[in-house]
Amino acid sequence: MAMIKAKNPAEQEFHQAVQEVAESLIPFIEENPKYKHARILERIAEPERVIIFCVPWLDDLGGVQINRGFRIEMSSSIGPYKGGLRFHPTVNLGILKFLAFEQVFKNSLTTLPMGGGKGGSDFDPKGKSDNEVMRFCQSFMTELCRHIGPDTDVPAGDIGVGGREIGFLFGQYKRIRNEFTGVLTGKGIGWGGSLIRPEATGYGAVYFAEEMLQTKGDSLKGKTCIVSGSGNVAQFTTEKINQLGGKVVTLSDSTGFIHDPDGIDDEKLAYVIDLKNNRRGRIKEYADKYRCQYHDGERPWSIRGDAAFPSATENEINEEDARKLIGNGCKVISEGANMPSTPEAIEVYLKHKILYGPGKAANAGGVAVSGLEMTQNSMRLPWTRQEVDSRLHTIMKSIHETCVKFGTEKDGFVNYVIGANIGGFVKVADAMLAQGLV
Ligand code: NDP
Ligand code: 2IT
Repeated sequence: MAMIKAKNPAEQEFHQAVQEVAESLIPFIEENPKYKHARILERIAEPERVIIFCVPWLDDLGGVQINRGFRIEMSSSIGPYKGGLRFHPTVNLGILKFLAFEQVFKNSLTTLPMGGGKGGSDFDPKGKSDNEVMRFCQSFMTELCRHIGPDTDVPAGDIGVGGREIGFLFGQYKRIRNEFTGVLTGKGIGWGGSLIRPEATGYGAVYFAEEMLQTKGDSLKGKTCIVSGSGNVAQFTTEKINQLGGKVVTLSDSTGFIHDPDGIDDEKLAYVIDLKNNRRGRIKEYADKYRCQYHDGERPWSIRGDAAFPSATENEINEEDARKLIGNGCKVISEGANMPSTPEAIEVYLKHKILYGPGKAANAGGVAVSGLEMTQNSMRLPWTRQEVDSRLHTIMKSIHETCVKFGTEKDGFVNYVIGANIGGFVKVADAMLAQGLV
């Protein structure tokens, strides 16, 4: 860790992600010296390539705007680099390196042949017109297109990058390269996208929670659920919880959270989806419409619930929040977001031995269906909704099994943190050993 900190100064989130994985892996690596001698963990923590570029674009008033673009190509040991693009003002090198590092283990867990990467920009889509977003995406792709390709590096969405942005990015790639290929995932259904990709992260996080609960003979039916965020992951987490007979009572955005004790049913969810994806408004409007409480500037972790699905952003649950959740009876946490719990919060979960599914396992459904989109693009043959959903379900079960295999402790408690970290590591590490020092 001293080396990581010295080489990557001021990249706190990256240090945090590496530290967690190192704590899980070091005992395992000590038992398997081949990984130690080849310095596999140190090599996984050093990106294979980092690309940083200028993104100039014109706003609607004709003013020159300048953003910074990034692509972190972390590991290509088991497949082309794969991972999302994030457009958010907080984006910086350290955040994208943490996300790319997590992605390597997550993608390995999916069972599909995908390496790890992540990218994005400090561009803020909030308050921008569709035309401004299009001009930004075109400029971003004009540079990025020379570094990516369907067999090289395949980006997708993340915070601030949804169907609209993927469309503009794909259009520009196609125009410059004169090829129609699976270079991005999360595309529209009529032009190479996979059914279920929009739903996949949220559905997957709920399937993972069901798998964890099943180990205790329990299920989500009748459970009160706390969900944070109100974007892609939160929306489809809510939809799947409703389908399985649970009740979602909270949603949030960066300005606050709403608490609807009656539950966010499908009709209310349709309102949220329109509010967030089309009108691009604030979650507070939900409270005005459905006459429930809105808590300005707060996160939903003080609300009583049986299950929690953090689905907004990193480090959104701290130690105090974790204590509140558990004090209120929360028994299962399935992370739709990447690294939403601080290390101190994770310590609280593990001490209380609750069912805790870390992001790299619980939210892998999104990238898994991205992998299935790549497969369909290569075959030039789309699968049905049912086919993709059933493959997603199988993959989430397999990730759960891997966690149980590598994370079961002497007393029978499943430490999903250790399980996911070791389970994700082994395939990448063995590929690196086989491929030599490349
Ligand atoms: P969206 O942009 O669709 O939604 C993000 C949501 O989180 C919004 O409600 C947003 O509120 C809120 N949010 C973002 N940043 C902050 C912040 N700093 N503080 C509080 N709230 C915040 O993104 P996604 O739903 O796609 O992503 C959510 C999480 O899931 C991220 O951690 C992402 O990395 C992870 N993830 C996403 C996958 C995917 O397939 N999309 C796959 C796996 C993980 P506001 O509107 O106010 O900004
Ligand atoms: O964090 C993630 O796994 C994603 N944002 C999805 C990546 C992808 O390539 O679908």
